[in-house]
This record gives sequence, C-alpha cells and structure tokens, in this order.
Amino acid sequence: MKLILAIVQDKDSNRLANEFIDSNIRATKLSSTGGFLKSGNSTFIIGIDDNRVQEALDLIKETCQARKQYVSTPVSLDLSLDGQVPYPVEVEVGGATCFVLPVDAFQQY
Ligand code: 2BA
Repeated sequence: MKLILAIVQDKDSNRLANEFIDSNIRATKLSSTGGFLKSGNSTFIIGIDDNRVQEALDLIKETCQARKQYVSTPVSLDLSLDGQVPYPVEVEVGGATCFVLPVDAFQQY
C-alpha cells in the first residue's frame, strides 16, 4: 500500500473529490495553505493499493490544471526613493504537487 499526498488548487478540488468517488478511490480532503502564496489550497490524503497508484496519479493529472496567478511583492526601488512599491509578479501554480509514500501498516477499527 502507498499513501499519496496531493496538493491541488481549490478550484479543482470538488471535481477531483467526485472523480475519486466515481473511481472508488478513498480519499480525505484537508484545507491547506501554500507557503509561498499564503492562499488556500487543498491537500488530499489517499491510501491506495500499489497496483492502483498510477491510476490515481493519472486521474489527478487529468483533473487538475495549472493556472497563472499574480502575487504582489514589495520591491525595493534602486533609485533615490526610499519606499517599497508592490510589484505584481506572475507565478504559474501547478495543477498538482504529489508525493507517494510507503505505508508500513494500515488498520481500520
Ligand atoms: P505555494 O507555496 O503557495 O506556491 C505557489 C506557486 O508559487 C508554486 O506553484 C510555484 O510556482 C511558486 N513558488 C513557490 N515557492 C516559490 C519560491 N520560493 N520562489 C518563486 N516561486 C515560488 P507549485 O510549485 O505548483 O506549488 C503549488 C503548491 O504546492 C504550493 O503553494 C505548496 O502549497 C505546494 N508545494 C509545492 N511544492 C511543495 C513541496 N516541495 N513541499 C510541500 N508543498 C509543496
């Protein structure tokens, strides 16, 4: 058995949860926050048999799309001005960031 941790954008999370139900893939959805953008995203915990890992990853890949986002970053002006002005920087947020971990034991009570 493996544990997949999949961090996806909130916009894709409901559709992905429904795809998991349709495919009989058990998952838990957590609300999470990206460390860089500090905005909400969703993390799925998926416990799955080894022989279905690729199926789950394919489903995530098909369902989640990359999008561009703008983040307002204070930038120091290298001029006589002392202040900082917010400067919009384009960031491409990936469709999904996935980790696949081994599972030592799985028990349900
Ligand atoms: P955030 O940390 O909010 O990052 C959003 C996007 O900002 C990233 O998209 C990346 O394009 C950009 N970014 C992140 N850190 C950066 C930096 N130090 N400098 C410049 N740009 C930066 P993704 O890479 O697709 O990541 C989407 C979300 O997945 C992340 O949201 C974070 O919540 C999670 N994530 C990505 N890599 C991770 C990792 N190695 N470990 C844990 N979580 C990760």
